[in-house]
Amino acid sequence: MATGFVFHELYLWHNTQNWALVFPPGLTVQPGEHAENPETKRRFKNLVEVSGLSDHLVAIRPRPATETEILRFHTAAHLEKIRRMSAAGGGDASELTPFGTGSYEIALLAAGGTIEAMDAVLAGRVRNAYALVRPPGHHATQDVGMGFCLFGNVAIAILHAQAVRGVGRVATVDWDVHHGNGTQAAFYDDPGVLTISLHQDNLFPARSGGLDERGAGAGFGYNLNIPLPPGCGDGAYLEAMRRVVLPALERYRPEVIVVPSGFDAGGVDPLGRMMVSAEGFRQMTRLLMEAADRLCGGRIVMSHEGGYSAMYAPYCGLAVLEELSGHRTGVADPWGPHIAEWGQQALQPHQAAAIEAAAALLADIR
Ligand code: 3YP
Ligand code: ZN
Repeated sequence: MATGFVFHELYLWHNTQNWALVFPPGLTVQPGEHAENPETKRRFKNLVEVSGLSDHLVAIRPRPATETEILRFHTAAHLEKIRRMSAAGGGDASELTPFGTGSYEIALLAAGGTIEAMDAVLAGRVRNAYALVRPPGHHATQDVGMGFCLFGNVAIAILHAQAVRGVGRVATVDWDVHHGNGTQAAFYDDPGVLTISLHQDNLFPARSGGLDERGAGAGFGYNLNIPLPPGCGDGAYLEAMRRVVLPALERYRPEVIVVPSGFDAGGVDPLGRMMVSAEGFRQMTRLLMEAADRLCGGRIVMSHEGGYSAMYAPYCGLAVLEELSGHRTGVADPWGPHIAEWGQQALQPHQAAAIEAAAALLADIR
């Protein structure tokens, strides 16, 4: 069965201003290009077309999320604030989250695009789906936009699936190099959603994403962080998948798996210090697909998050989409042979120890 692909040109018109990578310009910070600019996503979309893969995908048309849908996660004050600021020319949503005119409407379209990907998978129109959206969502909490995120796209799509489509258990596997704190917060006391985040230890947000954040009340055990030391390559990531993520999914038995998908763990990303290759992302996708085949009819929904190497993120994305759709384009990853040769690409002892520490928490998932 087919793979759905959500995209809209307006996603590329979300304006993150002339910030210097992640900092606001000033008299001692030269204005430049914001890290979360349209280029990585534009080039991903372009590679999907030039490679011919788009001919093998089912285009899913995004629509704006409704107020009701946004308010399942966010406060009315947050929604109003983003609406008002966007109409007035933009600003900073709170912490390092610049946006411009129209970003409110585009953020609604990003949340709505993720909802449409979810609906297409749940209705069986496609087996799995990838929503290539901007702005991203996994850092946004109920009352704050942060870390380039305005609305929690994945959290909103899951709440929609549960409220409107009768879905029960959902699992998220966030492989963005930063901690998925917003998705974690959305379901922290809820055993109905297992939230898993693999990320570089204490990178962003500060002091967030530790092993000790395990969920609260009835949700205890159903939030699983896998903080990894900088320098992890395919070996460590695949070990974390096999040793922690897959057993967690087997124990939890979700009805659908949702992936906040960032490519900033890629080997040449400016905002992460990991060494994952496109082949690594391909194999992580394969492992998730095998788990989804066993557990939930293959249902996987991915929604795009970070990834700031304009040159490399597209190859990581193409590998994921090739695997999801079962169609190989034959396009070679220019970095692949190089990253494969880098030192410590295979699992290192200190990485294995970090992974074992997370594996020790599996017993509380039932
Ligand atoms: C937010 C400010 C500094 C690092 C940046 C991370 C954004 C991201 O890619 N989150 O997944
Ligand atoms: Zn990130």
